[in-house]
Amino acid sequence: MAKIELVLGDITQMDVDAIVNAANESLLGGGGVDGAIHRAAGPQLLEECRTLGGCPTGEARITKGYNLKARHVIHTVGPIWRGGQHNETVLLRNAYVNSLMLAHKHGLKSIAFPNISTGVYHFPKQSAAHIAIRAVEEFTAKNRLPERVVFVCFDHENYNIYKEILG
Ligand code: AR6
Repeated sequence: MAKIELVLGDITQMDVDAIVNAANESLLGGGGVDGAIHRAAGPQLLEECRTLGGCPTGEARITKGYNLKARHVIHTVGPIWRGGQHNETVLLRNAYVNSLMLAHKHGLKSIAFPNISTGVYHFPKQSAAHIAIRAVEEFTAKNRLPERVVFVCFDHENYNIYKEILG
């Protein structure tokens, strides 16, 4: 089982093999963590993203990290919360699992996740945290890589929820 860590802070500062971006299906940037990652990585990140042709909700794509400390960015798209009857739970889990699968495929040892979909996509934070932690625990129990997974919470509410669940 991987080492799971919890950090309160800015994911763009993380020194890991990959940081995960909570993007939208265009992969052409946006606000929130997506905007912060593009600002910190520099314009070459957007150039590479333009070549990818977008990404459906629940899937993931990998790019270089450019000016980031992180060597790669794994862009995934979480679901927009629409009340809970639109496959949101499965799609959020898929966003985590497909990001982990990409990290595994590329031999990456460490990965940092933001709290996907809990910003402007309005997924309820408590259930999003349970889905994220369960997906990571199940994946890392079966796979040697990644061996270090960091949940980076930007707001105290998410941080306290993760702290409580992770114990
Ligand atoms: N480091 C870590 N976490 C952050 C940072 C940061 N620098 N900045 C914000 N967060 P959001 P979503 C947290 O809205 O809900 C974008 O416009 C934030 O506190 O960034 O998946 C995309 O282009 C929250 O907990 O992503 C999409 O259009 C979490 O990141 C859309 O937003 C996710 O909030 C995706 O919405």
